[in-house]
Amino acid sequence: MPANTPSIDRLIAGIHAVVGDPGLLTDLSDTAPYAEDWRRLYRGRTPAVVRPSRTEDVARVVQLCAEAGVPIVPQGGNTSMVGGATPAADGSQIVLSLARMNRLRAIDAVDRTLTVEAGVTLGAAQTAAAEAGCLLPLSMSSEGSAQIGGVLATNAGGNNTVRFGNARDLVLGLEVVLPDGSVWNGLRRLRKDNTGYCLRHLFVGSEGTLGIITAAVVKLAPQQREVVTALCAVSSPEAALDLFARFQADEPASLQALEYMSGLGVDLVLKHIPGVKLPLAKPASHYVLVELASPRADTVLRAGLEMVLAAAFEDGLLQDAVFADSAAKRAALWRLREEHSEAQKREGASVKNDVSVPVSMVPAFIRLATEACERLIPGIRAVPFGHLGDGNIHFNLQQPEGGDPVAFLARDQQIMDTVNDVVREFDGSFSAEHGVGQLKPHMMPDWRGGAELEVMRRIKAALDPAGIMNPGKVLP
Ligand code: 2HG
Ligand code: ZN
Repeated sequence: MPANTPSIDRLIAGIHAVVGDPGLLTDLSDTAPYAEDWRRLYRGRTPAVVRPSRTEDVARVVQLCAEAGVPIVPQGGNTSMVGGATPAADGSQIVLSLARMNRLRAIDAVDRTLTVEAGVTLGAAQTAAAEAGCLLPLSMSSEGSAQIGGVLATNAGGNNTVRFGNARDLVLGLEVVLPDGSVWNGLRRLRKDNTGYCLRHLFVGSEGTLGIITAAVVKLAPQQREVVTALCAVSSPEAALDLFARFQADEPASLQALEYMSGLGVDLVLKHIPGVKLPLAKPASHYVLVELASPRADTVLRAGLEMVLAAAFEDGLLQDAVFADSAAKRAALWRLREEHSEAQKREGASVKNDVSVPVSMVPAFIRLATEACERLIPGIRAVPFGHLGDGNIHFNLQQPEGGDPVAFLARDQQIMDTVNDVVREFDGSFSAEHGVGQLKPHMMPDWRGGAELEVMRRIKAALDPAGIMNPGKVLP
């Protein structure tokens, strides 16, 4: 590994004086996990991983980096799907991990707000909310590792967006360290506050390119007291959409999740994830996982669920269904959905497309995109799954069986272009909830060009004129 320049060594010594031994990693064996993304697609290098435990230390470290002109890559749980938290390969960027900023600052069950530091995992924040009799209504497969700061910085979505919106819809206040090391304390917990430009929404979804979120106030909902979940076998994406429309019409207040899975996606989970079983008599070609929930314990959710499904069955829409009304059974059903990413990783090379189209267009999108990819690479295996109720499909492509993974990944751009050409036909988005990261900035001029990209560039230049915050991400 090349030696650091004297100026980097001086910077690291200065940072050490701020954060001490517990807050600084410099050995390659310690820094390597922070320099690689979850999917192992990006392998960077960093001279130091800084792990401050207080906002004032984050601010001081940023100030030192700004003075030295050394870029910073903010990192939460390192679960990005688009290389958003991986440093460059040339060793020029410091990684700033928020993992030690993991305190719960306040919770108020009447205001229904939770104030947490950025490094608290989403799972820990959910537990804290539940202990106060509330619900933090953001849920995703990565919640055990994903941290609040990263979840907000990327405006993550997940499984309950159909009811509660994505991260942006839940944030009331933020504390942010700006690129010059100053601190914006916007930790307000007001439901109404029309006082000028809404800065918090600028940082949500900025993927660490405008500043570092160090703490946040998020909205809580009342705790769910009754939850019922069903796994449904259907014959087509059209039938899945029809089922969604029926739940939206009949159970709009309690519909909490409506996820689509293809037969192949579920097969891969059953093949690769030990202990997961299909609780239906026979496999189907398409599935819907639907969940209804209510803060009232005396509702009749199960009856409502059964009524919608019985009508769908009679109309020939539904082939089979299984219900879960205990926590253990629910968890077992959700594993079929939540293990999709891991199973696909174990199956071999895959190319991800986190896209959205208008909800009504999802079936047509799946059909056309599958056909286009099969024309491009015979034997390619489309694994569409995801948040049907939001029109957000993870249109992932698995390499042909027995094919060469390296040759397949070499065509990743071609595959993404093929999918995105179809997305464009439906006025969709090339990134629905995973962000732009370092995988997709080159798509920005084409998709968000003209005035929109120009405004984004001006915002970036105004807040981070030296370009030290997560360079190479989001903007081309
Ligand atoms: C999910 O919905 C995540 O499980 C990951 O957004 C999707 O692996 C993926 O492509
Ligand atoms: Zn998702």
